[in-house]
Amino acid sequence: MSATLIPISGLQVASRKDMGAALAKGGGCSAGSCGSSQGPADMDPETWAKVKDHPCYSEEAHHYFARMHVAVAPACNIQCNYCNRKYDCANESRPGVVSERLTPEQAARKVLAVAASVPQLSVLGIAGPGDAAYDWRRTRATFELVAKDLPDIKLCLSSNGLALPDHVDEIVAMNIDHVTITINAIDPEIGQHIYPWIFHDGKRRSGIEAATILRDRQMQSLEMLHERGVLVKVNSVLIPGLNDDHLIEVNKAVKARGAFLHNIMPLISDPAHGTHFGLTGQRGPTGAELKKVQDACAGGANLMRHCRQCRADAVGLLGEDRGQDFTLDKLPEEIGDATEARSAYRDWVAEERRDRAAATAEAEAAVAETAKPALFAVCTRGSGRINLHFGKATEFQIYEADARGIRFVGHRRADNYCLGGHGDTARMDEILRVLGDVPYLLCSKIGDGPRKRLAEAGIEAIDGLAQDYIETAIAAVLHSKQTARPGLSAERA
Ligand code: CLF
Ligand code: SF4
Repeated sequence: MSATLIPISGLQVASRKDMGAALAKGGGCSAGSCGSSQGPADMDPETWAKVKDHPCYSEEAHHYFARMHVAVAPACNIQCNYCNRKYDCANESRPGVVSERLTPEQAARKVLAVAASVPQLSVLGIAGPGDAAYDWRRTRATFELVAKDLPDIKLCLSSNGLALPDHVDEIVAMNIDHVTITINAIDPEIGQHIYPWIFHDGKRRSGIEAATILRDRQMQSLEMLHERGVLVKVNSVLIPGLNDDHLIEVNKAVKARGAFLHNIMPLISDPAHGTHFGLTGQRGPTGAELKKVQDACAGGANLMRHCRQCRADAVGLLGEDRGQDFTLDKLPEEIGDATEARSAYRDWVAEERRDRAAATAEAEAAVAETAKPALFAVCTRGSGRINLHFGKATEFQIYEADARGIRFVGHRRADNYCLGGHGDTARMDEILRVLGDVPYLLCSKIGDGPRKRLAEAGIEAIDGLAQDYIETAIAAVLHSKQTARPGLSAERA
């Protein structure tokens, strides 16, 4: 039997080894373990089957699988004070760039084109601008067209929850296993300062009445979907001074109603976006404020920490956005069928997962004696490996290692240092700022100039462990420090 050729990053690869090499050349982001990092041993087989290929619902899956969004449902039934729909729906995506609005037919064609060239694609999401459940006719038409041609692609939608209870039967019938509801408050006293109005039962409502109806419909949606076996993720936008302490109550309330994950996202507030919060000076939280609220929710609903607040027309692994490669004008006339390639890719991931799990267990055993927690900034394109040049990194995965193990604790964004072959001083200053508390940086390659700048700031750059699993590399660095073995920067330990 001839091997299936799998197109990745413009290459055709035939083996597991080739696949790993191709992924090292092109791909997305990484991480290691947060609230949703559970594996098959931590959940029933049915739930694991639903999350194992979903990059948002499983932190572990986001090393391997890609999602794409299509902006097909522009109408919305509420107003959020952090939203200007010109800049996408801030409930699930990063505002700032207007998405290409598509008809269901255009969207289905685009999904086919992406699926034909991105074998990592496993999920189609509808996440604004607008509300997928309110603009249901377009959402349903899009999902029906895609499900007919691509039954292996999971369907995912995001909503403010107001119209969701009306569509639960159809959601279940259409095998939509993943629904996100944005819930920013369960106390209408707080909610009224986030939502100036809602449109419900043919009438525009405001104040406490609006916030109460919205809260009740959100809770009802969550309960109904959970009861029917749909995995519900709850998004909450953290708005300092408004709902920061309150989100702990929200976390408890959604856990009690069966939420699978809770994603606490920072408010992005920019006057240039023309939102109420942006124009009135409501600021977003600092990283420390976000972490404080997340930490205070420990023990409640599982937290998602690997969200990238992607765009409403994002394409690719989380942390990368290839949306601009797949605009309507760039879609090919003829779109092939790559079902076999996606299937071969998933087989490869299954093998990789086993291999990585064994490597991680070994690495964690090796750091069991580590006395002091150590932070690592990792440059990676995905697959859980050190496989990205320092100069190309636009985000750093932050890992913490101590006697309890090696775990992902977040990501930090910074513009890539290298610009057309030259390092950018201002960008380096920003990188040094965001990595101020991190003593080690792991990357596949780094030049002498940036290595020196990092060293002067107390950050040791290590590029001798390229292609290793992140956990294996971290264990090697700690081991070399404990045994005082120099040379990791230049060659393998
Ligand atoms: Fe999209 Fe959202 Fe589905 Fe994921 S995104 S509709 S659940 S497929 Fe994911 Fe993007 Fe964060 Fe959303 S990283 S913004 S959580
Ligand atoms: Fe904007 Fe989304 Fe809120 Fe509607 S639900 S107002 S599109 S953030």
